[in-house]
Amino acid sequence: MNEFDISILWADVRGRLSDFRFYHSQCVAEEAKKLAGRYGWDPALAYIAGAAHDIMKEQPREEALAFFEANGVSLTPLEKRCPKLWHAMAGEVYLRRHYPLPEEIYGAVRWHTTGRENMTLPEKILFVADFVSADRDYPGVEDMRVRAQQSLASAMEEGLRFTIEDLAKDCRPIHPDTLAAYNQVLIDEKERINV
Ligand code: DGI
Ligand code: FE
Ligand code: FE
Repeated sequence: MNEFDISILWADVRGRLSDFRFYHSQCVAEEAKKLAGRYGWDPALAYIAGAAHDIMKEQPREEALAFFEANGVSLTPLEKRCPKLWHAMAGEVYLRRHYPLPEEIYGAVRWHTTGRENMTLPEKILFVADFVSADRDYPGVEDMRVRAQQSLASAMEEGLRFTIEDLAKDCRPIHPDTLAAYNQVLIDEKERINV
């Protein structure tokens, strides 16, 4: 990819997010860049994905619904009930419309919240970067950071389990893609042990 002017994207992100979420986006961009260097994705692309990943996080709900309607995105009944999932879907559509970027960036943004079955390396890198970025301070983040250095699979497994447990405790629905991502990580690990 040549001559993508990231300052335009940063200004857009800045204009759409609160200070706190803008800082989070900066931290995820840095983290994604580091993980990309470690695990073999282009660090410059990872940085862009991190910068952009939450660009729609503060979009008002009514606007998000109108945006989906206008762009032919249909939500499942579960997705309609879970507005926290919308920013990843809206983010992908928004980026496709406004920024010519490599496909893998759109995919990484699209799947950064739920994950999915058979995730690509860029998708895994952004997913893990979002969990371990410098601004994160939840209990267990240090363990997640150690895991992220050991293997993406180990961090994904723990992150997905953490999300699923948290959602279940709060009686919130678990998206099938979240469950598929978790099951896939366990299946992949089993296969690695068996070979
Ligand atoms: O946008 P961030 O806050 O940086 O992080 P994120 O995109 O991973 O979003 C986290 C939120 O998404 C958190 O409140 C839990 C929610 N979430 C993730 N997976 C699922 C989910 N919510 C539901 N209901 N079901 C899921 O499978
Ligand atoms: Fe997010
Ligand atoms: Fe995030």
